[in-house]
Amino acid sequence: MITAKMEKAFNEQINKELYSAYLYLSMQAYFERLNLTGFVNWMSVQVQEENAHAMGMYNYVNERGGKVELLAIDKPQTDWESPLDVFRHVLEHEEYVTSRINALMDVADEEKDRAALSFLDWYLKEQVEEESNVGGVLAKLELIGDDKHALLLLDKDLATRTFVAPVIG
Ligand code: OFO
Repeated sequence: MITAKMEKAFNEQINKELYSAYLYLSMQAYFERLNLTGFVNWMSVQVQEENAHAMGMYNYVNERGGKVELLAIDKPQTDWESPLDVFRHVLEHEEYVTSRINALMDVADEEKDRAALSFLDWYLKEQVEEESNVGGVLAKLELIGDDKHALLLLDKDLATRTFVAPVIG
């Protein structure tokens, strides 16, 4: 059983996760235009992760007998100044998502929904990992500056990232 308030909060977060996938797909398209195939790969893994995050919550709401209600997804930004600009945006976005997961846990607290709290623990840990991964790429891009050769080396490195379907909850 899930309360109406909890159900609404989960549906809003499903929308945020799907927006994240949409935003990263837009970033992926930006890197396609730059022919940076490693960055394209990194973003495509990120898109798959966000879709998995949304589906984890979708499955949870269903499992608890709630109603999944899909909301409209905002149009994401389409252009950035540079790869560095993109990753600054990614980190800022992930910090925002972390704050939304915290807010969702606050609702679970208010509703005394311990099952939701325990389920959301996974997301909290995932956000720590996401922020750290993104921060790592961002730090490298800051070091790289205008060095095109170093940028291509990083591109090669990002080409090795693979998607592993997460076991959520
Ligand atoms: Fe779903 O973790 Fe990023 O946004």
